[in-house]
Amino acid sequence: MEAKHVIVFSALIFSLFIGGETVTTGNWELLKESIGISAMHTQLLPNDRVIMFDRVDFGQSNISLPEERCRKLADGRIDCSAHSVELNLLNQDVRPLTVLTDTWCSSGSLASDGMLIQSGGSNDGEHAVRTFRPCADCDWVEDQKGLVVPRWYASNQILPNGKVIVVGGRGQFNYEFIPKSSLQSDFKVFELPFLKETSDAVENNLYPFTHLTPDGNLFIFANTKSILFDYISNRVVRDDYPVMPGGVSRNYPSTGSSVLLPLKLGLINSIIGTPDAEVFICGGAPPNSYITAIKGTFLSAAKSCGRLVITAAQPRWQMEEMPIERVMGDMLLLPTGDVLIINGAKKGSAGWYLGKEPVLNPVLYQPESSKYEIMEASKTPRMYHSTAILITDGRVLVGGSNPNKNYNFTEQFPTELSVEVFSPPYLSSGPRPQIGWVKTGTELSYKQPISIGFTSEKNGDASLFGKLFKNKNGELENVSVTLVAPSFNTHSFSMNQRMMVLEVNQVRELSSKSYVIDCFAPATPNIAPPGYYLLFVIHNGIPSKGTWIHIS
Ligand SMILES: *[C@@H]1O[C@H](CO)[C@@H](O)[C@H](O)[C@H]1NC(C)=O
Ligand SMILES: *[C@@H]1O[C@H](CO)[C@@H](O)[C@H](O)[C@H]1NC(C)=O
Ligand SMILES: CC(=O)N[C@H]1CO[C@H](CO)[C@@H](O)[C@@H]1O
Repeated sequence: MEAKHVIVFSALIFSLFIGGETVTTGNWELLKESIGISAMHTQLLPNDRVIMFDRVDFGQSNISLPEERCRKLADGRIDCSAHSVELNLLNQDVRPLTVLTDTWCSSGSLASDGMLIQSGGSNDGEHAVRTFRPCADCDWVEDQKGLVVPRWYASNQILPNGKVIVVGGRGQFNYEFIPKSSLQSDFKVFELPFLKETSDAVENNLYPFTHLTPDGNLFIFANTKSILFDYISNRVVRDDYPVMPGGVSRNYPSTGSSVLLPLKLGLINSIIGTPDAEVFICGGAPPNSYITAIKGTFLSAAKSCGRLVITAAQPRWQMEEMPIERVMGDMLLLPTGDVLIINGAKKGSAGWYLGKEPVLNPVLYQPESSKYEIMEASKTPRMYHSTAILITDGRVLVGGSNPNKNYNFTEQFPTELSVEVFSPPYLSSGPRPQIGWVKTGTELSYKQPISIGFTSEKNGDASLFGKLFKNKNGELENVSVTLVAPSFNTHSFSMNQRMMVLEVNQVRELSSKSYVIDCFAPATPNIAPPGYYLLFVIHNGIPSKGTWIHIS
């Protein structure tokens, strides 16, 4: 394994410098010079609007609140600027939104009905639960007592029953559920000693990585350790996962990132619903990186990544290396099942002024072959408080970066108000498949058979996953259908991010360039919690644009 890896990697280095020229793929485009705020928290909504917000307590942003709406700050100052915006991806319009209380380092989830539900923060916002309904002129609605305890740097996960679990936060070794209903248990705070056990001198376990597993339990990773947790009966189901090797801390402030690799739903799974689940964690920093950075020494970030099959009888970390070290990197699942590692720095840690040497090149990871490929560089450092999300058309939206205590446009790493889009190489490999229709409509139920009509040129290489079929000329082609949940991204972690590779029954070529694919919706809400997903058809490695579907 090791040896093969070295060969792949040196071949990569070699190919990058042919004729003295650097050849990289993927490309960047500036979408908007300024959205008026710094995109510290980002969520895509099913109406193709993106909600972004920073924090309300660090001065005037560059966009005003409408109707001369102003907020009085705790110290008596008046702020008439917005700290949240809606970016319309269809026309790039920016609409200022009103958050009243401090959203700094908070968390969120897209609820089953498409409403953004967001929790916690700092100062006057630490108990708040805020909701945003997607509509043309909707704004935030705040419940300033929506949480039982204050939560700052917590993680959220949408659950099979449609509720959201909010895990941890600074000094909070517990969890609770939102939104509150009349249920008694909604107002209970449940202890989670694991969060205390994994905390160290600088709390390298904030924003714990939480992933809903196909058996309905919650996998929680914090710092170097992990558990499988039954949040209903408040019971640790598995504590036999090995410590992640490498002496690296992976959560805030030694911020790395984590994804649940695509869940492959096979024939049996459409009936009983338990595919294997594998977690992939990359980057981070030595445990003392934060402390040493405060004292002026910026330690190298981690190069290592680890994969753990969390459903295995005897799970073991499979350790790998990225071509570039990275702290505060984001990991995003792309429609093809590849993972994009983007944003962040080579040295230091999360926190104000504590990152150095931005990593401008994203890295594309292919889980099937463990291959890492360096992508074209951005011109904009995206340091602490930067974000990245997959958007409907298959590109990646990148924004934010503000490692400063306030808005500062003259610092070495200034407050970034711009948003860019990164196009992975699959967008320059020829014409894309186009989804024509989804026979069942876009409202799906579990296990439901789905037929999708699409047109496509035969191009690209057959990808490593997907259904192989023979076209009319007898040639083999590969088609797959993936569902991607729109995630809430902040502090290098995409909460609720997950992808399902649907079980394909058959692919038919109707006429030249016209196909029908028959597949099945995920079997259970444990595999795919109810809600909105982007559906992509991938033909020979090239994804279509996403089509919104809703499962309930
Ligand atoms: C934001 O506003 C400040 C103050 O008006 C200005 O100096 C700065 O150039 C603006 N930044 C951007 C990116 O628009
Ligand atoms: C911005 O940063 C520079 C450099 O550190 C500093 O001199 C300046 O006072 C800061 N401006 C504000 C408004 O904080
Ligand atoms: C050529 C190729 O990539 N084929 C793949 C198509 O998808 C199947 C899975 O359904 C893989 O096993 C093949 O390797």
